[in-house]
Amino acid sequence: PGDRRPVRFTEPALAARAARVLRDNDTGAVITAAPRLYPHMWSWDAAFISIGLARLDVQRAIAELDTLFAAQWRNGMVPHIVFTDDDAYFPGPDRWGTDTAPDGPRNVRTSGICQPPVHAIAVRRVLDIARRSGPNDRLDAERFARRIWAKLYAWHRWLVEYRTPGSSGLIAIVHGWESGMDNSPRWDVPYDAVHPGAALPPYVRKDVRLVGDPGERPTDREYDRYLWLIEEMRRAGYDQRKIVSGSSFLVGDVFITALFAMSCDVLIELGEEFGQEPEQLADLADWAAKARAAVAGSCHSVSGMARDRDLRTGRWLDTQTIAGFSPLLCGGAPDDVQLRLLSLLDSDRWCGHPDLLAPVPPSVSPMRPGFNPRQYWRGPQWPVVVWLFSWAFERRGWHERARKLRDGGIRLTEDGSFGEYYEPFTGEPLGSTDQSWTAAVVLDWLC
Ligand code: 2M8
Repeated sequence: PGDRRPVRFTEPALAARAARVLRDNDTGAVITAAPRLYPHMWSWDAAFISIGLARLDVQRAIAELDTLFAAQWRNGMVPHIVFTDDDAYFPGPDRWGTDTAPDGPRNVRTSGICQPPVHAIAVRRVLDIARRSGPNDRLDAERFARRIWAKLYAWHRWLVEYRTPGSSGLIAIVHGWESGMDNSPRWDVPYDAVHPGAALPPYVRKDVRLVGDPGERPTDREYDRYLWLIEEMRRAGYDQRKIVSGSSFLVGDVFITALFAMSCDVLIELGEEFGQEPEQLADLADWAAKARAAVAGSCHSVSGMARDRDLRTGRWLDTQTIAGFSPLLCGGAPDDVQLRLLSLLDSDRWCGHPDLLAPVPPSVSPMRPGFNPRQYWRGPQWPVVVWLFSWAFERRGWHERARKLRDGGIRLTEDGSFGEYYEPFTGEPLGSTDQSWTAAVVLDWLC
């Protein structure tokens, strides 16, 4: 297909614009996830943002991750949002009500759930970039990696201690927001069992006013469920054991489990380099092996696609989303399953769909009933997800595949708007523009 968008920036111009987005979104204390829609620090956004920042200013990249980990809960959880004092986002800290949570941090307000564990990957990337950029950066990044290691280990330990209930070995989430893919069809079945009570305090959404078309965001019905789960957690006093045993949503997340396996590998490498305790390295190796086995064990016998598991009903969740390709990220699935997944990824159901503007995987297969090319995690393409796959493929030695994803990612974003997500056929940017993590991964691709 010809070009459906009027503007295409050259690579140097695109990199300059991406750098400007990160600078403009810098409050001086944090880089917000997006200028208006997301005026706070998000956990996995901050990880990707630090990777982009490392290309501009290694010190600033380190500061970003330090700020996030300064908000780490005493039990090890890294919270999904670290709030600034901007009140343009709902739900804010008062609604979360975490100020009195026994494990919460002092001096900073946060949400009470987590997000995907990609932070070790970010630390590794920042370190690698710093090593190439000069002796001072190298020294700073090495000191930083040594210093943050124990916090990363505590974070991983928290996921294992509190979030691997049952026998599937999958890491469990207690809210769709923890997956990062908020309204993905992956969660439709488990959300059907979430019944907001009459006691749900009233609220007014702010997000829908900030995007051009509210249809690009989750529905009100979905928001009622999101808010109800917060209510349940508040009532449980943010006691993890109580939340995991009682929350009306508990799902083994195969994508998080794959990311966790990769992050454990990276943490082992860093730990070996910086002389961390052998017992802790052994823990990480054990956790990575179990996570890989859980991902492989989730694969559908015919399609090969990895599946989430509803831990309340004990049922596998068969939805054809990007998360089905999790075994390609972390490895560990039998060769025949891996081959099936690779050919599916290349097929017209995914990256090979003839009408895509850029040949990178959408969040949901365009062939799946219910695919919505404009709605958030129900169809659009997400540059950060493309980055994760390209990073993982590079690490697995699939250089050509990694390069193709990187080129496709640039193709998707070369309009210079740094959309939060993109309509796969027209390349229209959707949700927020000047989204920090989009700018960050583009910078990483271009530098
Ligand atoms: C989106 O999630 C937030 C809630 O956490 C929201 O919609 O309000 C997701 O895309 C999530 O993955 C992302 O971290 C966050 C900020 O970019 O926005």
